[in-house]
Amino acid sequence: MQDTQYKYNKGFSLIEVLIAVVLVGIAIASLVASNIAFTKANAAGTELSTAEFLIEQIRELTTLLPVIDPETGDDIFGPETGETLADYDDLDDFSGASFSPPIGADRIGLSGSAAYSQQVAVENVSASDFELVVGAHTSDFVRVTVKVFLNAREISSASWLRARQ
Ligand SMILES: [Ca+2]
Ligand SMILES: [Ca+2]
Repeated sequence: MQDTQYKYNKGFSLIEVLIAVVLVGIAIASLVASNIAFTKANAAGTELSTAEFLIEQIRELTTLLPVIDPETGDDIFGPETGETLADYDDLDDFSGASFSPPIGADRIGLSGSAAYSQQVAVENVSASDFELVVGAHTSDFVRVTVKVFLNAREISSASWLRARQ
């Protein structure tokens, strides 16, 4: 009887060893998986903060511009004749603009973020319903929307309202 017990407790059985191997394997696999998830989450966080920064650049650039052109008023929606980015002096000059590489608040291309691009939409919205887009220059309220893309993938977007004074 004692003999048998001694034999039985001598070491680990094959099943025990296999279970241990499987458990160690599961532990390693979950460590690797959580590391991959963390790296992905980290990359997504970096993309998002870059996109928000690029949205902020457009906001900063346009915030002091008048809603309509100081010279031609509301004759033209969009850039007035001959105006290029360097001369854009009202909000609707930026309507439909797309910047790749993206630009900073100083209008200079940010070549370090060349894989990103900014898309700007400027739309007049109804005075009684800011969700309702109305004809160009037919209301005093303008909604600016900036979308930021990384390659062709939209990363973030933001909209804000401006009122014509
Ligand atoms: Ca202009
Ligand atoms: Ca204009």
